[in-house]
Amino acid sequence: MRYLKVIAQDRGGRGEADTLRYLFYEDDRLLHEAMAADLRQLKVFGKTYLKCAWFNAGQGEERHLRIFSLNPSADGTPESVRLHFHEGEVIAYKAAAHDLDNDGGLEVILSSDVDNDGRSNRTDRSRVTALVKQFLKVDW
Ligand SMILES: [Ca+2]
Ligand SMILES: [Ca+2]
Repeated sequence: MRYLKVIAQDRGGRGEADTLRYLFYEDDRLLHEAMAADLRQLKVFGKTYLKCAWFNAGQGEERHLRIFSLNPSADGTPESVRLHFHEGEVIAYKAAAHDLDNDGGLEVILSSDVDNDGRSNRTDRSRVTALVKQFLKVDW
């Protein structure tokens, strides 16, 4: 299974992330770190991810996102996209988008407080929607 691992780091020590790293994995084997073309595709994704405030101090990598799509029918459009917000190997919280009728539109968004502002609301769901849409634009 392929997934994109996203790591935000506060290298400057200013209390907010200033660095984003993107690592492309297949079955827990690192394929490559994002290259220039990937970084262009991931620019908007990165801005949305920074709003989730899930980052590490310094060059830490414990906190990260693993995002992946599932397409069991193998018809080319994903039945679901899952977001696992990790603290090390442990999943701290999750979100998901599902295409229940397999028409290519992801109509069900499941999320908790993905942006860590203490409230679970529409803003969280809109952040998940944005992350999923941008993730699906990335060429592998
Ligand atoms: Ca649908
Ligand atoms: Ca929230």
